[in-house]
Amino acid sequence: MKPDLLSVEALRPQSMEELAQIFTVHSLPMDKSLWIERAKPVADRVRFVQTTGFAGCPGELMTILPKLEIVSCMGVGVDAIDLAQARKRGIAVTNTPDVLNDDVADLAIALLLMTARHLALSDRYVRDGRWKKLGNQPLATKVSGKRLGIVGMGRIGKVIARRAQAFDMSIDYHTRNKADVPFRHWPDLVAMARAVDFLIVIVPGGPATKGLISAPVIEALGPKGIFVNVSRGSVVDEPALVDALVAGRIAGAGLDVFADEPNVPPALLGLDNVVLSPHVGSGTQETRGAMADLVVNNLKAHLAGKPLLTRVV
Ligand code: NAP
Ligand code: 8YV
Repeated sequence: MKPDLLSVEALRPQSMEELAQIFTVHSLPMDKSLWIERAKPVADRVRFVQTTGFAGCPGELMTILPKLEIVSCMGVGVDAIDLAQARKRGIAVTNTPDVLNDDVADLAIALLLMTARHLALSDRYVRDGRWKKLGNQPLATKVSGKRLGIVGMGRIGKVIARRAQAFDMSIDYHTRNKADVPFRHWPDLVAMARAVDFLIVIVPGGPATKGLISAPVIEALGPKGIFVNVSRGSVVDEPALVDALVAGRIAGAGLDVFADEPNVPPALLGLDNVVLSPHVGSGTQETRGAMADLVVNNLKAHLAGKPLLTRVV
């Protein structure tokens, strides 16, 4: 008999077929409020969970799976998984680091360029006839040669820095510990925000970073400052950010992540100084394929009693 696997959020079809050859796959619906009810009938048999960074594996779900051995997550961020319970019960948790660094860094730079150069607005300006009617669009902000502050200098932060150097930007960063990089380290995030032109955030989510981008950080970035978030919505005081954007106390923001996805604060939808994307940092065919392969290969390794490829817990 095949072992039972609970799929909280599906991978690409090809990977789901691969899983179905090895496991009896039980899929949960998108609506989180139905998860416990749908998982209950098979809960006593489930040893494997496959999930994504978005869906995670909340404590209430983990609790009803007494035989759970491993949670294999598509995503490097595991903040939506109950890691404390996993540690306590000896449940392995795996993620998908590194294979997505390029894509997330590309998106961070794209959002910075789009926001500073008003590119989403430019597209609307041409399409809705404003160019013909009003003439040239108001001037934007130069990116090349400016000063970039990066909050988080891990796997992805370093790749963002490399790209920024190609734009002749000077780089500053904030982390808790000094990283092995030739850039200025700022233990004081507010002071760094005051010194830079742009701020890109790429730290993990979870309690340690909740609200790290606070109202004082946003105010320190100032009316010419541009803010980009490709990390997690929880890292930002979202109401303070919206307030500052609406009032023009910062120049603009490029946002891939939000506090309550897929809900976006309605006030952002009408703002021309904001570029929004639906959490697509790693969203290319190539990278999502590599991530899905890692998820499947971690599950296979666990089943075969071999060392896991990318273990967090
Ligand atoms: P990583 O290699 O673990 O790097 C994390 C960095 O954040 C480190 O430099 C760390 O330095 C810093 N950090 C952690 N806690 C901090 C705190 N409280 N204050 C200041 N700095 C802190 O992680 P990664 O692979 O680069 O990924 C980072 C995150 O990006 C993921 O966890 C995920 O949430 C997000 N992400 C988003 C997307 C997307 O689609 N938008 C895609 C992939 C990843 P210290 O430990 O020294 O502080
Ligand atoms: C994924 C991410 O899109 O890796 C992460 O942490 O946020 C993204 O790459 C997400 O995990 C899928 O839900």
